[in-house]
Amino acid sequence: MMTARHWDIFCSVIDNFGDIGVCWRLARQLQTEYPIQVRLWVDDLPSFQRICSEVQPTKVQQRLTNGVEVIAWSASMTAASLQAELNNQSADVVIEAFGCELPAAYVADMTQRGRQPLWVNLEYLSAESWVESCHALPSPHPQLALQKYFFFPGFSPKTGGLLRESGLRQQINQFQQSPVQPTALLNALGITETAEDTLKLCLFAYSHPRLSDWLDALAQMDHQVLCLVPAGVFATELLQRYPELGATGSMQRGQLRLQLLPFMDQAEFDQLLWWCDINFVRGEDSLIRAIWAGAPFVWQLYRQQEQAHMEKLNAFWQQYQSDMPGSLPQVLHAFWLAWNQDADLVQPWLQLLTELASWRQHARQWQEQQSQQSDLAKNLVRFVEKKFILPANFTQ
Ligand code: TRH
Repeated sequence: MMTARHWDIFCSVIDNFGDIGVCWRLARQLQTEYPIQVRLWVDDLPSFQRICSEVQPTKVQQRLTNGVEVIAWSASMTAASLQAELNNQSADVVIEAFGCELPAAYVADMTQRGRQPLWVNLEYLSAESWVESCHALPSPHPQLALQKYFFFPGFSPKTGGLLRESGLRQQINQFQQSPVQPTALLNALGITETAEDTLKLCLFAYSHPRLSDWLDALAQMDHQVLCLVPAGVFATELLQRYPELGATGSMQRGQLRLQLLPFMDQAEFDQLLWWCDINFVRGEDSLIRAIWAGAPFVWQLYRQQEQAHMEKLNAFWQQYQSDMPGSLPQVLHAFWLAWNQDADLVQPWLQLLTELASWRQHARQWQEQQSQQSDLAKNLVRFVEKKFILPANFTQ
């Protein structure tokens, strides 16, 4: 029996779409799969609207068709405006996504409630080993009688797991086997039909200085290559390099067709990954979706100071490469490094393609293996139930 029925999720859109992408998926899943009423507090509704077209960017408070209530917030919101948004309904669980700082008025309100809410900081995704030992640890507030728990997503059962809606595998399988569903997606995105043996790449990336040589190599392959480029910095960079792309949004060079895509709803973005043969993804949310797509992927990390992102890449690689057959680990690792370290792409790419069949098989295996684990929303609900039923000082 669910005792903690009202959840507030706070999201601050710092940069790009990863923060709101994750929060929106979590809010949606909790609302539709559990007896939970979710309020999603977002400080940048125009960004939210880009991945969810139903959002009205100027409406401070709105309920979406799936039942999630969306509220616009800012760090400086006053106690009076907060009370209006709360509408006499305090949350049992408060999720602060990625360490976004809650408005002071909201924290003050938490201390006044008859029963203190369970305060959870949903952390960034990492495969580093320390994550397992920090997952679910409490941290007392330095001044107030409040305590916050750190909840870490991750790839092992000792972490909070990965976001995965119920029935996702079946949905993906149906899409990949359906003659109709991919056609509807292609029509919506303006992608014209491709020959059966076309290699379809989705290029969702930050940037890479050695692109031109690689695109030339793609143009010279012995079969057609379709490169689909979602809107964003990478598409902008391509437009600067190849101004001819601007006219129609696509260009043909030898075997290569390069096509820019309009910004998609999150559901369309997911389907695009299900359709492509190789997905170039970035950040954390698209990485997870590429894993679920069950197709080969190349991950580009958001750059951090002192190369911290390379530690993250290596930690993930250590887990991902286990049980890879033959020379796949060498060639795939070489290409991932080249993609993340601005190195030459052509040779590693040509070598990697010789292992495409075993790469595909490994991607399927990883999808299967990760799907066996409990998902993040379920783990979070279980965690909350334990803490909520047991006394506040209970530690797992
Ligand atoms: O946008 P990102 O680069 O976000 C990153 C990461 O979250 C990283 O952790 C963070 O520190 C950094 O930003 C600042 O990549 P990510 O995480 O893959 O999120 C992209 C989201 O945008 C994902 O939910 C899919 C969605 N999306 C669409 O819905 N439609 C689109 O057309 C595109 C291109 C993306």
